[in-house]
Amino acid sequence: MPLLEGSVGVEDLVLLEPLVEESLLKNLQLRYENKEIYTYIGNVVISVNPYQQLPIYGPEYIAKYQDCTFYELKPHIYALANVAYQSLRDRDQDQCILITGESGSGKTEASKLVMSYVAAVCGKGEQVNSVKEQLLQSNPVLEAFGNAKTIRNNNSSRFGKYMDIEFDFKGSPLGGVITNYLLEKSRVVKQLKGERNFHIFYQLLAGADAQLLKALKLERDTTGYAYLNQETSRVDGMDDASSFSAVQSAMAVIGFSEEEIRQVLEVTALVLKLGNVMVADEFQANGIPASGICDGRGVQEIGELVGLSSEELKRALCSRTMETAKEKVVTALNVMQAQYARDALAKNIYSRLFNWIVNRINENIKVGIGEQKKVMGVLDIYGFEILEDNSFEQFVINYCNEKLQQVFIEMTLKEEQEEYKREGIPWTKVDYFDNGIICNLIEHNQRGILAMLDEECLRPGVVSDSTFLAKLNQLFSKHSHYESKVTQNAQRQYDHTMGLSCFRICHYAGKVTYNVTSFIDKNNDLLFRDLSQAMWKAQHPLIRSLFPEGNPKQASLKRPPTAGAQFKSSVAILMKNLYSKNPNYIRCIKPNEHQQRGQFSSDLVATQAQYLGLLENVRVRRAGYAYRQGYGPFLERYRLLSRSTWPRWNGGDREGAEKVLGELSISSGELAFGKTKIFIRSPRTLFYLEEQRRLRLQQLATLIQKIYRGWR
Ligand code: AD9
Ligand code: MG
Repeated sequence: MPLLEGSVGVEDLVLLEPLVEESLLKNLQLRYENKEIYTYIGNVVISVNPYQQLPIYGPEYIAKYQDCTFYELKPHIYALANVAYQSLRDRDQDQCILITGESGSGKTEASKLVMSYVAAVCGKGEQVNSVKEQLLQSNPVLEAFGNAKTIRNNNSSRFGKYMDIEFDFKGSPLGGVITNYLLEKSRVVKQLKGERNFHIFYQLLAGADAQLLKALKLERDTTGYAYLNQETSRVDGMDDASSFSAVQSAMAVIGFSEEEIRQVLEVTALVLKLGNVMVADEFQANGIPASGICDGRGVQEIGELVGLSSEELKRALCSRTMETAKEKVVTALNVMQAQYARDALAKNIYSRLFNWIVNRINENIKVGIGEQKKVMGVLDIYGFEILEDNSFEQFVINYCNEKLQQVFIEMTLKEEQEEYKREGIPWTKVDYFDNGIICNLIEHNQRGILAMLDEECLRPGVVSDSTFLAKLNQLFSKHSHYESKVTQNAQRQYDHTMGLSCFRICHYAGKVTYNVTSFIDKNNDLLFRDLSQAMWKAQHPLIRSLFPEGNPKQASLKRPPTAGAQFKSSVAILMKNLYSKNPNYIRCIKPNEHQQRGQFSSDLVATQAQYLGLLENVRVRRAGYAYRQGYGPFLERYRLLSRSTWPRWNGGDREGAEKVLGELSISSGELAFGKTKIFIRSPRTLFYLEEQRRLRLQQLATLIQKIYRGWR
């Protein structure tokens, strides 16, 4: 029984003594220093990023975990994946695996471990293997287009991902569906110092052969591209050229045709080349300055790449058409506006390309309608973010985390308490913070911050980030989780860290100050119609299909939903999906800021433990019982352990269960008899029951063999 091994700390934090933050951190540190990166809180796995390859993965380990119950071996993601998969296959329970943690904590690696475990244990055969390959190969493709080097993580996912893996009644994979959230498209045109653009740009330039580069009208040298940060084009330990061929073959395995791959690369090249389109002052005939394109060759090459007249493109980049019911007015853009239009176009093309790739993968891995299926969802989504400067992106990311915390609270903590209540079992009350009030502050349909933002975006007249902020200040002046300079001053609090253009939200994980600059613009997310119409006129089938609204016949005057509204509704769908499944949690922790093995910064881990609500989680777990089951299934499984209930039992389920447990002399403190379920306090009692059952089954098998031989 390894749960209590002293030298490497306890394997389940439920067994921690005393239960305070300090001992929790010490325990994680002790384990980390002993290369024990996984620790349980009941059935939750905490994973501390080792930043080194540990010899605890692969077929041998998968085989070990496959044959064991949850607490039998050391804590591992494989154990969690095993329980989830078995419950799905044998008990028909849809599962979801929620992986959270901050950037660089190991979420994506954890999700890949879950997927590779499930792929290894879930059925065999040519057809099944080909589905598995397609599912697994979606990772390198999405990482190439959706991941980038950031200061925190050399392979940071710049989008959120939820993947449903679907299985047949035997537990063999049929296919899946991927949903992506909020790609960080601003990265396409600008990156922070020390960061890179999305991997695919570097992979393409490093890995394409001379012929392909020529066809795409690209040069190998990254320094020639304005959209690529000049000083960070290489990442230690990353081979862009070989990744490029891996991405191409992954796309082929998934089912992209050669033609489709070529078109995807052409669009990628187009984005790079767009960054080099120089906009400068030109003078119109009347002497008024306006923007013009000085790099005629670049525009011409883009035109050739996607079959578009360069005149058309120039016009779309440098002017804007306003349409009223009666007339069309064309205005020339100034240089700043034209640069803005160019960058907006590049960001739009790239994010639409990314969505198209996800859809294309989904088309290939989708399961036919009407097929009976069991589902395992895997969520790998950005954790809570507090940066120095927090903008719209952090606001929506933190909103999503607030919602995930709500799922966690509702499904784990509340459910736990409510079940005890329902079952009539005494409960030691554990206080916890219900973050519904913060979710409401952000998402309330009429009076939430997102609704206010939409209202401001759609309101006629002069609107700006500051009119939006003024509105928030007025509406939430008394809200306990909202602060701004105005509300602080009204309460005579003088906080010099709060800027005039900021508001602050007291999230469950801590206070975050958001700067409203660009909120309106980012939420509007509008592309001038001249640009979408120009793109739709391209001969290139993929580019054309990315801009359906550019078709003048289809162009509707109806405004597309705002970025905030879209995000809110996709989060709502995600929540509904998660609530319909049995949750399994992997909480990832980053041990240091330097991506270094062996370093454990207690302060950094303490903050994350707080964001993740770990102490709260342990307290609830400890107040209660580790295992519970309805009397019926319990009796069915263990009735062979008692002479009273085996081979026949005519009484009720509960009395039967009492008989079994009574005969095994299990101490009464270990058990509680609820109205419909039996509760078992420690995992060890459960192991004991399982062991007794195994021995009894052996005995019975020998007996049956004897009888059978006697007959012959
Ligand atoms: V982000 O929010 O997408 O920026 P993640 O996804 O949380 O972040 P990721 O899984 O990408 O982090 O892990 C970061 C790096 O840590 C990986 O590239 C690996 O180098 C390293 N890592 C993470 N988990 C493991 C592991 N179990 N074993 C070895 C690991 N290395
Ligand atoms: Mg990631």
